[in-house]
Amino acid sequence: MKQEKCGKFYFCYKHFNRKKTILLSYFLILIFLVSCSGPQKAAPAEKDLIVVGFSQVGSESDWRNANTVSMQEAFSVENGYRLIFDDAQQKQEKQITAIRNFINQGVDYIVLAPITMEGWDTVLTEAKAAGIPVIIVDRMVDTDDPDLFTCWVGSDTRREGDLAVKWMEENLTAPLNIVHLQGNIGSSAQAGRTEGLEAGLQNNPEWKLVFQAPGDFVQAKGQELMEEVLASGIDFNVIYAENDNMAYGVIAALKAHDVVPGKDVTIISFDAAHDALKLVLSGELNLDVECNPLHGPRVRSIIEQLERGETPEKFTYVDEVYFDSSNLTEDIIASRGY
Ligand code: GZL
Repeated sequence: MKQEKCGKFYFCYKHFNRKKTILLSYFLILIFLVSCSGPQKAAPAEKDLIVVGFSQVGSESDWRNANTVSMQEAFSVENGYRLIFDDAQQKQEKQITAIRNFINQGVDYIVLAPITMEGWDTVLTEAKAAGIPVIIVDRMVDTDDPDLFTCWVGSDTRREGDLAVKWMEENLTAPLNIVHLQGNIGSSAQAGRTEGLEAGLQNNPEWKLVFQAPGDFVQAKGQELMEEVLASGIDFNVIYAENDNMAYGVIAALKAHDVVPGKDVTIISFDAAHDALKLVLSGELNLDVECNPLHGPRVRSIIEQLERGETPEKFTYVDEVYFDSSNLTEDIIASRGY
């Protein structure tokens, strides 16, 4: 068919049918998008990724969620890892199952955040037999064979308890009638903070423990226990909550009973999560002892040492401080990673 002139180019639409026009449009759009995407750093090939199986306690607290995010950010594909994440929903048996699954999948490393100290020897022996290094994060495991894990990274929770007691001795006027809300019984976090308070009770005759119960580091349990204390008529003037989320529950219960948190009663907490530090600034929380959850980079550094054939420190303790109205500012809160 004779081509009709149409300006400079011979373009006869009726011959260049609709389908080809659409395909050409898509092709041109694709070329444009690829050209705009800029240089792409090629993701490592799947076969070159270091595979890490991470068994996490659960998602019971701000601290735990910050810990999870820190690990997920550290063990990203861009960083050369494939993270297999398992949330045990606060059940040790789920953690044990997860570790066995990691072994069956032939992961390169296992990272365990153990809910309690006891009950790990059998499954850690299985991991050792499979030749898979295990790194423990956060809480401790209690084992007769220290070769069952390669390294541990976490906090000295007894020191955290001692810091809280020292602050109480320096800032509170006895007599103290203390309500004690504990974390997961049998976890090293609970054990350390409880031991610190118990030492304080031993050394201060005018301190009295008027209530003690486990709140499992969970906000709802903290509120429930505080409601129980308020209903009982127990006389108290200090609440020692072993984490921020239980302290949130305590504050909610106190407010519901027109008790002014941080003023009518002193509230001591642990973790120093963002929202809790805001409560220290507002005066509703009197002391928050830091427990840093940002273990991702620390564990990644250990694995990279192991990959280089080096021997990392067996135990790595995280430096921590405490916050009260005298040393906390909005800028400090804004500068923190959790
Ligand atoms: C502390 C960690 C505790 C936090 C809680 O090392 O194990 O578990 O203090 C968390 O907030 O639930």
